[in-house]
Amino acid sequence: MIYKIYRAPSYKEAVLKAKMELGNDIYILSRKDIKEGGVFGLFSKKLVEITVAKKEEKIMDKKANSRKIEVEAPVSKKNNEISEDYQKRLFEELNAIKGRLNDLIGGDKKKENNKEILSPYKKLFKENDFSESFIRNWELSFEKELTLKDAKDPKVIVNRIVNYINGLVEIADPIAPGKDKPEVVVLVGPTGVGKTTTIAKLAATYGVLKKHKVELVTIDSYRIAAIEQLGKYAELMQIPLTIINTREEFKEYLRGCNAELVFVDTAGRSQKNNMGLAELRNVLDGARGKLDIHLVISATTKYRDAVDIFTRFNQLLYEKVIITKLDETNTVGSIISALEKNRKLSYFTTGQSVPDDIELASKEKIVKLLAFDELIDSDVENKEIKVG
Ligand SMILES: Nc1nc2c(ncn2[C@@H]2O[C@H](COP(=O)(O)OP(=O)(O)O)[C@@H](O)[C@H]2O)c(=O)[nH]1
Ligand SMILES: [Mg+2]
Repeated sequence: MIYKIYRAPSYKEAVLKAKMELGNDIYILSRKDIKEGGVFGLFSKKLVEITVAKKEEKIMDKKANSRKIEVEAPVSKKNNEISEDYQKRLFEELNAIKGRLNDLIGGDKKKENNKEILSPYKKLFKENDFSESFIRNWELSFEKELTLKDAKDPKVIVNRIVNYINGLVEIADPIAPGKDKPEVVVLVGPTGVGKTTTIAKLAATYGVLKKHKVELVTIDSYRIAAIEQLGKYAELMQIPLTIINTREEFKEYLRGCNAELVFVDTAGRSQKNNMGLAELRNVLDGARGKLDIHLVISATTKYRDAVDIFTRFNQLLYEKVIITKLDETNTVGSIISALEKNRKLSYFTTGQSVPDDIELASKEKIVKLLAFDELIDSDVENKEIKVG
């Protein structure tokens, strides 16, 4: 038997308290009214005190029961040891969550910091007519890679930008005259971008200055003026010019051609005129597989128009891109943003003068045009620019 005393404001509550702890099977041995607390009887509480008896083994059972309830709690299944183990796991998990939360908050902070640091560079990209999506991709790649230490050094950032652009742009090999059969270089592109002028520059460089055996072809059945223009250059340089109108004529011409280099000027058809492009493609197909096709585009072209031009001229299967009129604008961002993958830049033209105003495309030139080095005190010297 065990004996216990319970106190409560009323008899009923005292019994309830006892039953809650010991179960229903109890004996109430005594009951008395008492006062508790207060000073000299003042402010004391009136309580009922009961003395209760219970058979000991039942209490043990109850204890076992209460422990059972405890072990059935999600904390553990068998005993206190596992419960501790569980607590440890819980603790570790909480710590991991805390860590992840800190990372998240820290990551956001880093992102914010980088955004602020990159903002002048972003502005320059915008001023250089780079497209929104180009800038967004650049920003995303930078935010991920940039450490706080790097972000504080403009030189590091400019170099990283240079490398980023270098990674996106591919440069074509210079035109090389064919040995056994002619290398056939075709210039396509919208009207007025400078195809005929560029052909004249290339023909003068290779035919007159480098003394290779060069011939000119024009596939331009619509515009007599264009033929006249190229005809004048041909006459001046004493380079043969052939006018081609059909696929068969082109095939025939190439069969009998023994030049090292053939420069093909194409019609000034509008890029909106798909019929014209399909027709041109049909003529070029007379020599499919042997052509070195360059799309000519002006540096002054807006981004949307550049995308449109690159897309429409895809049917002519060009691999290279010539950017003209770099003397008229200092920005190439719209073209670089619109440039499709696997297209190589081949030449830049910088004025109307034949043959001087043409140069091989280069990453250094692009970087120079971007003028990102204005953002750092000293110049980004060429040796610092990792090209390739
Ligand atoms: N400023 C400048 N004008 C150029 C350049 N290349 C060509 N042009 C001029 O652009 C105009 C159109 O050139 P053209 O060769 O007839 O273009 P096409 O219609 O594509 O054959 C002419 O007035 C050229 O002198 C260049 O690099 N810079
Ligand atoms: Mg022309």
